[in-house]
Parts: sequence; C-alpha cells; structure tokens
Amino acid sequence: MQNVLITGGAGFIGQNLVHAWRAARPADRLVVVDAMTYAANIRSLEPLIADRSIQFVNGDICNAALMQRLFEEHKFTRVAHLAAESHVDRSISDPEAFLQTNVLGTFTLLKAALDAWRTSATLGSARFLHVSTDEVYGSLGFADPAFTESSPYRPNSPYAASKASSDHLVRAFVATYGMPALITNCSNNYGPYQHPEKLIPLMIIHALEGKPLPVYGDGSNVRDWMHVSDHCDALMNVIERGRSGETYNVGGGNELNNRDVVGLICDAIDHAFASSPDLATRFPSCPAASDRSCRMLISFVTDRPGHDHRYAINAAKLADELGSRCSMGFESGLTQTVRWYLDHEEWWRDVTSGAYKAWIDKNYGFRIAV
Ligand code: NAD
Ligand code: TDX
Repeated sequence: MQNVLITGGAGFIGQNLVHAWRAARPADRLVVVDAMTYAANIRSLEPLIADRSIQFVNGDICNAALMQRLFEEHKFTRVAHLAAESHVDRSISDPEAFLQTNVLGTFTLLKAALDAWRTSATLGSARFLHVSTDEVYGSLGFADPAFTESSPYRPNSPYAASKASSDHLVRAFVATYGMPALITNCSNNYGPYQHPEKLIPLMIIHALEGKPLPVYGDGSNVRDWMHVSDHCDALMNVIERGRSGETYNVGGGNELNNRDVVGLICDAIDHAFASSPDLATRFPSCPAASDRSCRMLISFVTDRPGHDHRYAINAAKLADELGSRCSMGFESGLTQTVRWYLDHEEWWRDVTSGAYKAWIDKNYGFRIAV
C-alpha cells in the first residue's frame, strides 16, 4: 500500500491517471492536488471525491507551506508530478505562468518531498516521478533518427524551455541530494478529457460546429501520437519498476503529419454521421450533416512561431527494461476519441462556453482562471 500524491490530477492526463491508478491499485491512498487553472476539470473525479476513493486538494504546487503540510499529513511514498502549464501557443503569448508553475513549482515540490523523505529516513524507498515531454529535445529533420534518452536538450518554445528547466532540476536533485526521482519524456497524447485548445479535440469540435479547421503552416509538421491510456500504463510501470535516477522516453510509434491527422479526424466524423442519422439533428452545422465531407473545412493559417518540424520517440529502453509497449493503434484510438467527444457534448460545451467555471465556483467555491 502506498500513499500517493498526484499533482495536476484535474488536467487531461491527470484525470486519466487517477482513474487508471484507482482501478489498478485499489489499496493505495490517493491525494490529488490541483490549482484549478483554466485547464482543470474535476467532473470525472466527482464520484471518487464523493465516495472518498480519493482526496482532492485545491492548491498550488508553488505554495511551499501547503506542500510541506501535505507531505507531513499524508506521508507520501509516491509522487506523480503532472501539474504544469501545458499549451505551447499560450507559452508564446504569455510565458510567465510557465516559468512560475513548471520551473518554480517543480522546485518547490521537489524540495518539499526531499525534506519530508530525509526527515522520515524514507529516501531509499520513496519515488518521485516527473512527467515531462519530448519537446525538450527540440525539433528533428524528417530523416533524423528518433529521440533517445541521450539526445541533447534543445527546447524551442517557452513551454519546452520551462519543461527542460524542470527536468534539469530533477536531475540535479538526483545527483546532488540522492533524490529518488525518475523522469519520463512522452510524445503527444490524445484521448478523453483533453482540453479543446489542443489539436485533436479542437478539430473535432470545430468540425461538429461547421467552423474552419485551422492547420498551422502547410500542415507538414509531424507528431508521434500516443493514446493517454498507454501513457498512464507506462507511468504506473515506471514509478514502480523503473530504476531510480533514470529517464525513460515514452512514445506512441505513430508518426503522422498534422494534415493527415486532421484528414483522419474528418473521415472519422463523416463515417460516424453516415452510420448514426441522429448526429445530423444534433450537429446541423457540420458538413457531414448534409452528406459533405468535413475536409471542406480544412484551412491553412499562419504558422506557429518557432514551430518544431518533427518529434519522434525511440521508446526501446522502456520496452526492453520494463516491458511497456503501446497497445492502441492510432486509427482505432482516434475513432474512439471522436466517439467520446460525440458522446460527451455537454462536457466540452461547458468548457468552451465557460459554464463549467460558473458551475464549479457555485458548487465548490473554486475560482477558475480565465
Ligand atoms: P493539462 O494542461 O491538461 O493539465 C495540467 C493540470 O495542472 C491542470 O489541471 C492545471 O490546473 C494543473 N496546474 C497548473 N498549474 C498548477 C499549479 N501551479 N499547481 C497545481 N496544479 C497546477 O496538461 P496535460 O496535457 O494533462 O499534461 C500533464 C503533464 O504531462 C504536464 O506536465 C505536461 O508537460 C506533460 N505532458 C503532456 C503531454 C500531452 O500531450 N498532453 C505529453 C507529454 C507530457
Ligand atoms: O489549431 C491548431 N492547429 C495546428 O495546426 C493547433 C492547436 C495545433 N496545430 C498543430 C501544432 C502542432 O504541430 O498541431 C500540432 C499539435 O499541437 P498541440 O495540440 O498544440 O500540441 P503540441 O504543440 O505538439 O504539444 C503537445 O504535445 C507535447 C502538448 O500540448 C504538450 O503539453 C506536450 O508536452
């Protein structure tokens, strides 16, 4: 039985991890801490909060006194650190929060964990998993080999630079203080509960509403897509079985350019409308409601500044050492994800309209940033 802290547990990957952890390790005590930024959503966690399967704390990882108190109170033996500002476009227009949470927040959490584990003499058995990204390695050319754990760090966006800084802090805590920490660097995730600002949910929702599908530049940028359920399985495996102090790359092995991803989303929606006539009534503005392809909405727009060309992950270390492999193929994962957004219209409408913020304020008293 472990006492587990999951930071950022109300975010996209965090919510999926909380559910996966609860199902896989029912004896563990789970505490979720999340600052409830615009990216957070606790609707899916409500049943677990209500029946006390998890404890939810509305708090900021930059708050050193709170972090210290949580470690004292709960005697955490495992930390899965996911809390972050995560959207590259926001980091370009407003980078400050990225430095605050991703760099200073990670430092504050590391220090609280180290102090608590030193005091209780549990450094030898505790585990701190820092969840990071492939973006720290920068951009690959189309013919370059995939990133390995020894690829040099070359971050290009303020987001990537802030995550790279946090990785270096973790590394420094391992080398300097013997912190029992591990790092994972994962490729692009997709799946249920992803915020509609990210490529896949944004395109699904725009297509359903008949809005343009804004592909940056010429759409040739490549990402390595991974279903969030495979990422969560890998995280639980690494925190328990990974070698302390090591980095593990996590990747989907599904390299696709953005043009192709958006085309596949359009095809999946067209197909869903063809087999479910009620969708045309629910989403009358979608081209598929009048037997046209959603592809007609694809629109090439101004490129993202500093837009990385290609990410690709070599996940051989994770597979060879720990046996973790992706089980979800991209096309079936994407079809399931399109289905999830079709079946959870209220969830994403509440996020995009802001109704969720008002609801959570009324029911929980949390003020969510815009
Ligand atoms: P997300 O933006 O959906 O969720 C982040 C969560 O962190 C939110 O609930 C937010 O409220 C919370 N948070 C932000 N600042 C906080 C603070 N100061 N204190 C406490 N909580 C705070 O992000 P995500 O996509 O779920 O990503 C989770 C982690 O995984 C991040 O560290 C990200 O860098 C990493 N990652 C994401 C991907 C991806 O494709 N989404 C890929 C690789 C790695
Ligand atoms: O409207 C869009 N049009 C578009 O062409 C958006 C939102 C994105 N894009 C492109 C930019 C990227 O090449 O699609 C690709 C994916 O974009 P995002 O969903 O914003 O993801 P990305 O920038 O690749 O970063 C993601 O993967 C790594 C996550 O947001 C990060 O948190 C994670 O670390």
